Amino acid sequence: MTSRFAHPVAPRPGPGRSPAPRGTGPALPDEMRAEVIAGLKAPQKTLPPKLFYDERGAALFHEITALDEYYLTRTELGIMRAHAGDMADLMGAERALVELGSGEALKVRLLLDRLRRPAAYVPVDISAEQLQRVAADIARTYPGLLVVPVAADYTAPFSLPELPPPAREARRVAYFPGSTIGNFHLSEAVAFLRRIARLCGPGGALLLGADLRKDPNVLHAAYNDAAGVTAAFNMNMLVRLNRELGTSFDPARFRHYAYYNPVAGRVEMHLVSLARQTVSVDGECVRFERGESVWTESSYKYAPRQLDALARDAGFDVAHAWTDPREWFCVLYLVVRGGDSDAQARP
Ligand code: AVJ
Repeated sequence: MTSRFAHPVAPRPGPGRSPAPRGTGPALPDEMRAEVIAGLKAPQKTLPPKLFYDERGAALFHEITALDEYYLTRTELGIMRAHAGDMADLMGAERALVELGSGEALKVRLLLDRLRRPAAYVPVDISAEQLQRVAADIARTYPGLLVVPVAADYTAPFSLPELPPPAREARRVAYFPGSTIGNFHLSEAVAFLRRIARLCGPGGALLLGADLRKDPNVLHAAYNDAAGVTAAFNMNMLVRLNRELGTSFDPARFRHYAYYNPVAGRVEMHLVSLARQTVSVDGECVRFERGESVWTESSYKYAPRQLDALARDAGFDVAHAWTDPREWFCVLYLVVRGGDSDAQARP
């Protein structure tokens, strides 16, 4: 069997792609530039979590997944190991599997091992270098599998490249693991899942991983690890912006701060300014008061019934949900409502 491996579809270079500031490395893509600048000028300063994942950030996240305190990856992998066979059965044969935020693509291998005659594997990721590496590795491991990597920011609307037949006609199953859905506020999460339902189309489905509410001290520890890897991961955003946007952040004058807010049901990560200071951003001065934060991430933790409601609001039916013995994490199989999936008899 031959390995069919397409090269990543790079985001189209916009008409006015800016040169790298100070001639070092790549510049921040134009689409992200405007978002970053607007976020830093807002009354509550924010930076989007997708900014974490440059090469160094992807490596730091990999380190996080191995930390004792960071139970998420380990727990979800355990669920996948226990139930990937059932998941593959629900999905059915000859599906095109579209993974949103493929990262290291570890968990998806457990699915690919069980899926019957997959028509294609389409990893979508913002970290282009890692995507290239991972896609090539998957293509090597699964000879005959059509692998079509797409380098894209899936938080913005994007379309899938046309797949060659017979994959073109295949029903699409999206895979969105890792609890990355938790990075969205509720209304954004609904809008995002609606977009995925449209992307998958009639007969399509989504396998979704989400973190569950639990002892806040467990959550606190997961985002405040003793080795300081999460702090370095958070702080790396400033280093990246200095390099790719030419900002003048002094990382020594910011501190990682993460806490669980049980009212909102989310972990918030911030970078808090230790001093009154001015940072140059795109030729303008951005002021920081001492103690002022840049909000870099929310990680929402869900109650099971909230996940059901979220899925239904977005136009899915919950076909099945799996959890671990401690009920810390949940993987749901959602089918597009009104789609005449052969796994779901129409009434
Ligand atoms: C990759 C979004 C699931 O929210 O737990 C890890 C990222 N942030 N430590 C998460 C993260 C801080 C992670 N997600």
